[in-house]
Amino acid sequence: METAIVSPFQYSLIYNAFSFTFATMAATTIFLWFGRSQVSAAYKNAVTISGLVTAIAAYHYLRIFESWESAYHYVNGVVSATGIAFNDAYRYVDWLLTVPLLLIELVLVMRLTREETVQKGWRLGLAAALMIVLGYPGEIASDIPTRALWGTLSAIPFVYIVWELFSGLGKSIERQPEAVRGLVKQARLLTFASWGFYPIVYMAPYANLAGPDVETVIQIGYTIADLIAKAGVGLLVFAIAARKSEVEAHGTPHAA
Ligand SMILES: *C/C=C(C)/C=C/C=C(C)/C=C/C1=C(C)CCCC1(C)C
Repeated sequence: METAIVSPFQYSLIYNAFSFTFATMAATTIFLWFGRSQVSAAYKNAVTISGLVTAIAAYHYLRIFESWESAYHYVNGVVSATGIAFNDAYRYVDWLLTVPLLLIELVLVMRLTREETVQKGWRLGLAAALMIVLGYPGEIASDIPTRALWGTLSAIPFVYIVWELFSGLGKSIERQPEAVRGLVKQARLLTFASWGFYPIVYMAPYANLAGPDVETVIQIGYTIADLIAKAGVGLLVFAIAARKSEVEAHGTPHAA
């Protein structure tokens, strides 16, 4: 564990980011689950799962927030450690559950053939789980070589997922109704950009930063990426589902 302690500014920044993210994930869940009635039967699972992802994340952000709060005393403008360790494992447990679900929600909203859905869902889901499991030993390692080794191993399934999203799902995008192609591409781009952010944040300790600065970059970096990858992409999946339901029922979507 780091000996130096976060500054009052860093403590409050992270505290507020966790609190904000809990609220955003919870609100997105409510919106998505209520919105389920606005999409046709074919897309209900995609929307349900999008809400499940933000629900799981809301729970974990609440726990992460509580863990952060109990790891420090912040009294009279001075931050001191309580001796209770901040639990970083919540994040990885969260990812282990939510990352495969995120890929499945994307596959479901594309509405591929049953066979393609099952095949892509399994392959992407398993690769995602492998990526997270391999990343964890590196995340908690105290030395850079160990972190780099596990990070590199974790990058192998990561590259496979990115390739699958671009080439595999790319072909299916051409088969989507024209009215949603742009939205689907946006969802894929947002997924790609936010997912690409995680390994960059992971590399923060490689930079020559002080312990508390590394902690701040990691906590804030992962939190921003989670907001985009889960709430942002979830809302886009809902928009795609709603638009496709409309196109499939009436032929053309209403003007936005
Ligand atoms: C909601 C959470 C999401 C979408 C998490 C995604 C996480 C990643 C894409 C993590 C990737 C990593 C690597 C590619 C190498 C280093 C270790 C990880 C786990 C940070």
